[in-house]
Amino acid sequence: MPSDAVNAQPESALTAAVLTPEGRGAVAVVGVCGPGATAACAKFFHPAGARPLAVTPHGQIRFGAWRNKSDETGGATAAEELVVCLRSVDDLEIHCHGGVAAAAAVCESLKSAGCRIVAADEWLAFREPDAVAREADLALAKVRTARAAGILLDQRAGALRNEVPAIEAALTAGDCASAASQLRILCDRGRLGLRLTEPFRVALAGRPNVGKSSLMNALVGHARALVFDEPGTTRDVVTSRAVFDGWAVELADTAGVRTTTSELEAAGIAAAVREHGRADLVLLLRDASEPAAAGDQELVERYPEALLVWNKIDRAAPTGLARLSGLEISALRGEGIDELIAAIVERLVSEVPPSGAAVPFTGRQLTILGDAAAHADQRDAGPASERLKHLFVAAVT
Ligand SMILES: Nc1nc2c(ncn2[C@@H]2O[C@H](COP(=O)(O)OP(=O)(O)OP(=O)(O)O)[C@@H](O)[C@H]2O)c(=O)[nH]1
Ligand SMILES: [Mg+2]
Repeated sequence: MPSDAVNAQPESALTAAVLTPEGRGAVAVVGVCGPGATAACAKFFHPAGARPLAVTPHGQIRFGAWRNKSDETGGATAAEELVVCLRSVDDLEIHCHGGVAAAAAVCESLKSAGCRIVAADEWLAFREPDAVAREADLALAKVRTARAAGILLDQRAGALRNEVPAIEAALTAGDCASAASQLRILCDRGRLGLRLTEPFRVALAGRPNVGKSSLMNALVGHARALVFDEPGTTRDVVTSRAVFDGWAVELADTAGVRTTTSELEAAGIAAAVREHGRADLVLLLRDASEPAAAGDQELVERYPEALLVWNKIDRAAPTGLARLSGLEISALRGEGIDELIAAIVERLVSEVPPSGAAVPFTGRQLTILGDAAAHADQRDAGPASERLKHLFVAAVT
């Protein structure tokens, strides 16, 4: 969205937006405001009972039928039963069925009545002056877990805003070191903040046949990936979403890594390596029932940060295989899976912010805080303060 959109005054024009994410909930909400908003809705909305929409007390909901052709154009049309809330003069919310079609049909009707249809971020830009609150509203529409929603609701309620005066006071007092350290704490928390709306990426890596796909299935609780007793079964990257301890995670099962003459398998291995490279955490699987093989050590060296997992502990261990570190599991029998999940969570979220803590959650916020921290490190209190001012006033991007 252009940066000046925040200053636009669409209230002066009839405007509508779908305020809920596409196809996620049972109910979609369309906001309508501007001169003539009530009259525009009344063209299509036929409330149950005799009272016209315009005389509805503010804040009260009205049930009725929405006919997507106005009475003027006539013709028999399908009607959708929905609810309209007159929030204040010419400021309404239409609560229709969820999914894409119902909200699109409502917008289409309104457009035919001269209403400008805008995206939710543009709608928020002129209704909510606080940029962080706007970003929280947009983020809340994307969030998948109650835990993430709780952190975002804290930010919506001002957790991040309330943290800034102390930093500004330190800068004003010339205590740049204190300001910088407060800013760094926020930046550190931002790593988690960015994952409130996008899942953590966890990739499974290892040689062929060690049980990566079996582990994927054990972690998500259903047969997502094909398991077969033949090395080289998985070729493509197979992803699946899960929630571990309230954090959204996307697991990626990948092709087993080995030297191969097959072009197809090599393409799968290249895709696997790319996936490992962009993961927040790599689970490096080894087969605890097989002697060490060529390539094992190479993988350990390639992924020094990986969480080492020994699979197939239900089978007898070969003599001489040293399992110095790592977790022991049986993907087949489900042994050690809970402990593995706990270890994954610990690696992804090393420090859970206390309830009500400030947690930056967008790239824009983190850039500003990082810039301010860099200025504070240079003892440039003025530019640091100046940069911080943009946290709450900028446009949603
Ligand atoms: N005994 C035992 N067998 C297992 C375990 N995990 C997987 N297997 C078996 O090992 C074989 C290979 O399993 P997969 O999950 O397909 O292995 P993979 O690492 O995905 O293999 P590729 O896709 O070829 O790289 C299958 O026969 C599985 O049933 C385990 O914990 N114990
Ligand atoms: Mg596999």
